Amino acid sequence: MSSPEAARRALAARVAEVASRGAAAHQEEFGQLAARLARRGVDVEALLARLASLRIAVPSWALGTGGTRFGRFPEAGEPATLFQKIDDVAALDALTGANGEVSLHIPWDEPGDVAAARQYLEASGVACGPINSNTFQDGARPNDPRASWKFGSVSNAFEEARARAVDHNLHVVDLGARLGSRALTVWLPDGSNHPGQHDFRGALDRTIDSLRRVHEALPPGWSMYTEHKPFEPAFYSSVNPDWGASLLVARELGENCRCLVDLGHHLPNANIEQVVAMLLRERRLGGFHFNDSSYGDDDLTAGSIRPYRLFLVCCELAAGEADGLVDDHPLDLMIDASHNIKDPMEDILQSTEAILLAHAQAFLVDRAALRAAQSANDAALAQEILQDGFRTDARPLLREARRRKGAALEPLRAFREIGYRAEAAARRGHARATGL
Ligand SMILES: [Mn+2]
Repeated sequence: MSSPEAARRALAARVAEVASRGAAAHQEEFGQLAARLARRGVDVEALLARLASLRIAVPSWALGTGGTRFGRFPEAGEPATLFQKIDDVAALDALTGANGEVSLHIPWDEPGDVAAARQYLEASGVACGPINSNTFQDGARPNDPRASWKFGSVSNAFEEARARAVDHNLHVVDLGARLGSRALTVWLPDGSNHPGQHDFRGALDRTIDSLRRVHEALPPGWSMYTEHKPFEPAFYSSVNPDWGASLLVARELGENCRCLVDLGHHLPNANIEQVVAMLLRERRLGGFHFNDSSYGDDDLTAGSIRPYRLFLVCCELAAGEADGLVDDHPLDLMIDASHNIKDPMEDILQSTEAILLAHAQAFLVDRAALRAAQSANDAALAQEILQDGFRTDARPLLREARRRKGAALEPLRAFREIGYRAEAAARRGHARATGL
């Protein structure tokens, strides 16, 4: 077996070979766009540098085919071990130049040998991003009424169940610290299925009390993210149902707790870009779980259904960044998706491209002109300015940023041309990844 370093070098050479075939066409398209943008006063080099600095964390659970309530159809060649997942993330990063970070999920990615896992991450050039706890599955004591998480974890009426949930989160923080992570994302499954089942205030009190014990134990420089969702797995109420509750929890816990916005965790027609603006104003936005949805927590490819909404969210990020609202805490940009019909890696490549493209288009919006139109109550002009960014085909900028990193011009096409999945299938067979 080759070392991670050697595998990465070999992959980079194949990616470069594919890229060289499209180089001439790319230079022509990029040159035309750069000239057009320069005429509009855009600093193209600064924009390329900003785009090149964006890092989209890959969720370990999305490297395998996800299931539905009805079934699961895994592909051959999916990763079965933590090391194989890291290999896939390194391959994604070789293609995009933007995926050099993995978001692990415990217990699915519990490393037997933590030092070996850290060494493998470093050798692969993959950073350990925010690490996720899981109190929605309870393999340890599912049938113990006082300790089970069947009726909730951090909010449970029984102290023993709550203490187990706190201990699990502390374990995840300890593991994350040893792997180089700097943030904990709490996957909160707590809620109720039936009216009357929960004392809403009591459940929130217990949640905050439990999470405070975790927050107090965070290592220096660490953040903790609360993620709101209106339903699932509980369908009547969720203890952290929306951004208001999420902000309330974050404020009560303390300065190292911030809110995570998962685009799928909003009811239809929610104005997510406004939610983002509010959290930025409060300096409590921690990061994102990017995906897309039509009905609820659908976990579909980012930008696949509503690319304009994704753009509008990125416009708020660009505005918040320009106004200095993220200076003290760089945002964690993550994908949270579950693909059940596409090749998981192809889906992540598409999500990454959509997120980067929406950022590029948002950076192209003339903020000074927009501000002037807003101040003049000129709604029509404000719309023109905003949509001018959205309607600019910014893909040559992404390709140029990738070209300079030695990544692929067209990541999805390159993924197919280098035959990564077929090789993985030959090596790994039909293994089953742990995860959703
Ligand atoms: Mn999420």
